[in-house]
Amino acid sequence: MFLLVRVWLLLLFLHTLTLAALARRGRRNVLFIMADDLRPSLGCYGDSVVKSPNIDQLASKSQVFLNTYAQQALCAPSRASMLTSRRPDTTRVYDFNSYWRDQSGNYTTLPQYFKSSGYFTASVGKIFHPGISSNFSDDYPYSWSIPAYHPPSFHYEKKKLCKGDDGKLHVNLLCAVNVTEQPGGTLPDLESTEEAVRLLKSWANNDAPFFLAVGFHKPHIPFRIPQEYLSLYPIENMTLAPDPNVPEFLPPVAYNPWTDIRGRDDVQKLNVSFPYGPIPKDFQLRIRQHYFAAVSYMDAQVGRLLSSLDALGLADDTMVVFTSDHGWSLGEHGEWAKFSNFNVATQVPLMFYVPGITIPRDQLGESTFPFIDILTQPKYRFKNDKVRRNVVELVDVFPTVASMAGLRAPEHCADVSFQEELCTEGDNLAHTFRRRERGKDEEAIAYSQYPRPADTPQVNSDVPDLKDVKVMGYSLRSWDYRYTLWLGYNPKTFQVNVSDVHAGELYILADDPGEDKNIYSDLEQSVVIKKLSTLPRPVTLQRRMKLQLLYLTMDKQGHVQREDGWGTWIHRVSLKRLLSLWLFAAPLVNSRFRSICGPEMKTLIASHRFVTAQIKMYTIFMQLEGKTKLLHISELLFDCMVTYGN
Ligand SMILES: *[C@@H]1O[C@H](CO)[C@@H](O)[C@H](O)[C@H]1NC(C)=O
Ligand SMILES: *[C@@H]1O[C@H](CO)[C@@H](O)[C@H](O)[C@H]1NC(C)=O
Ligand SMILES: *[C@@H]1O[C@H](CO)[C@@H](O)[C@H](O)[C@H]1NC(C)=O
Ligand SMILES: *[C@@H]1O[C@H](CO)[C@@H](O)[C@H](O)[C@H]1NC(C)=O
Ligand SMILES: *[C@@H]1O[C@H](CO)[C@@H](O)[C@H](O)[C@H]1NC(C)=O
Ligand SMILES: *[C@@H]1O[C@H](CO)[C@@H](O)[C@H](O)[C@H]1NC(C)=O
Ligand SMILES: [Ca+2]
Repeated sequence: MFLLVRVWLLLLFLHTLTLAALARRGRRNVLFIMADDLRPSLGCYGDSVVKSPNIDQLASKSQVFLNTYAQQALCAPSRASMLTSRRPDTTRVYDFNSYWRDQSGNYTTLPQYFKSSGYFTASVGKIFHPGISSNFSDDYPYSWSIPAYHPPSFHYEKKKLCKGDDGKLHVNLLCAVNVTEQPGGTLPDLESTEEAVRLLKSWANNDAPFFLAVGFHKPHIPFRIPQEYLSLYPIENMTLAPDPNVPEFLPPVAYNPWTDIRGRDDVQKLNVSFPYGPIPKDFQLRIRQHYFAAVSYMDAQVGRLLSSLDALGLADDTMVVFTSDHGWSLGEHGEWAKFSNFNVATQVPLMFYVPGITIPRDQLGESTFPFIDILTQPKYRFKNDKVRRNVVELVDVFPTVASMAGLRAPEHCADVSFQEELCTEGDNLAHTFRRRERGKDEEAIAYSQYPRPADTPQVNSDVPDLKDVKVMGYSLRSWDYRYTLWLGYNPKTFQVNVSDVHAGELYILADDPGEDKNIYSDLEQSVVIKKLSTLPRPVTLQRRMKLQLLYLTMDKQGHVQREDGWGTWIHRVSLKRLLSLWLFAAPLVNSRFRSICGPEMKTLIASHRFVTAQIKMYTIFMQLEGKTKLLHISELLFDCMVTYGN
């Protein structure tokens, strides 16, 4: 009997070993697709105008993150940040003129990590920002097994090749072309797709896993795209942005004057005044039409790439990531292009197709990604219950891709990590693939930032050189708010001066999803600033801003979901009333302080779960004092942090 049990246990043990060995060998290939300047104007993100059937089809078989934010709305900084999983303050790449390995630290990149784990890694198109930003080599040979491929026709991207209304050729923003008439009879993204398919074919029967990164150039300007895609967007069907005017309380430092657009021949002819414009309405409609057509053209390339992956039998063991480096304003707040901290500039699409996880194993083997010809079949009914609404960031991509492909995710970085080659400042989102989202996560916050040379729009406001940066706008996006502080910044020491506030923005997204009603100046800031200065150790800027936001909006939170699921409680109190109550309640607080600020609070504070800590405090206080007493819990939180040395 005992022997039988032992044999059985041994067999079980061996079986587990075999499974583990399989799991180790069963690494997934990675197809990492990045678009350039793509905001989530896609069918699968609820956009009813844009036609993106191939990306929607990918999304329907993926886990889709609906609220993902870039760390800086500019190509080079965002790509360096995403691919090293470090924030711009750690890469110290804020413009086009620095390479992180020289500028800040010898950080391991996402493809480099795969390469060092035995993958064959290759880059097609724009993955790293080319030029100085990636040492004129796209970070080869660190990141890639072979030199990066750049489509030869990109050479013509800024040449006089766009037929204007006068029938002559110009360097235009709007540049719908007859592809057969273009030099070489092709366009960059068409060439990149062909090269990527060629590589996939050459690897289809290899044993070594691959990491193929494909960076499309569209919808980045100029809108040099095949003209037939315009027919999907009749001009009479186009509308302006819902908020096409510069808002009243927008601080001038927040505004980006879209200088890259002004430089094009067709825009120059419009004689638009600097910095606020506006661009004539009929031309605004045409910009939107061309941007959407560029998205559809890029979507068709995604379709070609994925249907080839499928045809080669690789869709069953290749995970597919689709994202973008940042968004693009399409006339919102009277702004165009990227270069700002607004949602339209920082939000990006993000989805992960993981065979066997985001679609069940038994659905593999059939045709997973049939090509959808967008010109004849523009609509795809997007259905998916695997969407995630909670806020995530592009720094999360590295650990998540590593983990979902079967590698170990890098460890979290220390607060100061210039010497650490491999670590992440993001979160591994792998756990989100295991169960459905339970509700809103108030602790989840995305941080973006943008440098400025001055408090008012200048010709170099969109892309200031590092040496010219005087102000850094730090922006925090939670479920409910966007909160931005423009702070004094020294580019020689990389020091931010938290006492030097140039401007602030606070938007309540439930009432104001377009971020047009800045209520920052309505709020009393001095108490929270003073409280922050009492903290025994310096807090990182991100945590500082989270605490500040929490404090400022305590009276704005209509209701807060209680963590233990007992339901919701409502408290609506004006901040002023809370403050006066706090002053009166201070002695009472002291007598109760020790029981409220207990060991549980210590743990929550140590893990920066400030919102949860605040709710817990409220709950404990209610139990102690009954429902009639009100208290400014934020004050308590700070006092508690002081007690625990934060
Ligand atoms: C940077 O990292 C790479 C890859 O690990 C290594 O080969 C190289 O020697 C490092 N360079 C420096 C200056 O530490
Ligand atoms: C950048 O490229 C130059 C020229 O090829 C090379 O000498 C230098 O070592 C590279 N920098 C790093 C950090 O590898
Ligand atoms: C594109 O250009 C080619 C060569 O000039 C021409 O034969 C063709 O008709 C053009 N197509 C369209 C749709 O204008
Ligand atoms: C343009 O709008 C009309 C009216 O809403 C609609 O019927 C038509 O399908 C639209 N065209 C395209 C190409 O979306
Ligand atoms: C352009 O604007 C300037 C000043 O606003 C004006 O003097 C000039 O006549 C305008 N030119 C054209 C071609 O509209
Ligand atoms: C930070 O800004 C404050 C307010 O403008 C100023 O008084 C202080 O000197 C600045 N500190 C540094 C280190 O520049
Ligand atoms: Ca970009």
